[in-house]
Amino acid sequence: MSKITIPSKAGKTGIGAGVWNLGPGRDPFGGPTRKEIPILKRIPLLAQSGITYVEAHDVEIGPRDVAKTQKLLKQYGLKMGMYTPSFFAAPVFKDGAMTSNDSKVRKLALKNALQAVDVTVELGAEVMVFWNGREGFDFMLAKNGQDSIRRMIEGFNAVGAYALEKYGKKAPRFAMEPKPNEPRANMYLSNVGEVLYLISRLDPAVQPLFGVNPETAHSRMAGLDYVWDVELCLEAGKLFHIHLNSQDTTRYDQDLPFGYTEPLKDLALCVVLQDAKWEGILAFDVKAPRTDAQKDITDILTTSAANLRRLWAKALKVDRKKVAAFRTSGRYTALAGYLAECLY
Ligand code: GCO
Ligand code: MN
Repeated sequence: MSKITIPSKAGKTGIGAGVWNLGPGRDPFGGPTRKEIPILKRIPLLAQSGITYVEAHDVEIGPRDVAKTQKLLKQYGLKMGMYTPSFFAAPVFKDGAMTSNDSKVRKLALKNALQAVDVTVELGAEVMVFWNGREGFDFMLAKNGQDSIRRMIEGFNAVGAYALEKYGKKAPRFAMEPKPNEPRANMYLSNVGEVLYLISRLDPAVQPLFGVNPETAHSRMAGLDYVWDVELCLEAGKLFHIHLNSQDTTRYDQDLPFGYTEPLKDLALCVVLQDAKWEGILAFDVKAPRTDAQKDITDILTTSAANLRRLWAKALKVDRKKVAAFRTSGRYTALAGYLAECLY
């Protein structure tokens, strides 16, 4: 399949997806239902699904895999869209990374983060994501919350200073990805507002390097509206990346195909991104479900991409003058009807 592109989009028109999207179908209640595809073998599968920008964690593609990965990316006409240190997989990070109570763990987190900065640059990704993973707590008073935020400020300041010193203008940009819970009962950086607050507390010299990677399902899990979350990032000039998927209400993290559960809201999201002339990558953070067979493992990507293209095209046709008129006259129910007419 050739690359899927998003018509009339500003900046990057190809789609992004993570190698982890094509996992073996593990969940907390049962082992894999599919054969585990070695990480680098997932790269051709992403290409076959029409993806342009690859995303990976350091535990999936490490410093030793850089040369092999570069070769594969070239061979399949792909680019690295995003790279991210895993602050959650290794047992050592069981109680967090930058916010662990153990200073040795915090040091290791910083070391991994700095190494990830180098790999991000080597692989040519412009964005490195920090997902809050196991930063947070399950038991009250297990951590001192004030210390935790100070530790994150210190940690991110150190990452920013390293990137600036080593790469100057070529330093990657860092996008923090909020999530309210799972795997922790309570996660630090649980929502966009918290991330923006943290950024406001960083050293002014590194602040411009830090932004947000909002994920539609994570906002949903927090019971929040993801269109507003994205608007907030845009107004702050901090939408550095985006993870698209869908989610049934506030239950466990589902990583369902984009455009599935709330197509009307996804249409509105496309309108907002179009009006903002957002230039970054539209990336999926979805998960091939446990029930999908090996041969159908990329259905999650092709379904998400088809939905995104359809919704984007419909959003282009939404008459902005009509929207403005509905706003002026306060006819919000009629606006809802108009949007539905654009969709269905
Ligand atoms: C989740 C997160 C992760 C992150 C990924 C990249 O499982 O809740 O969405 O998939 O996006 O670790 O940082
Ligand atoms: Mn994500």
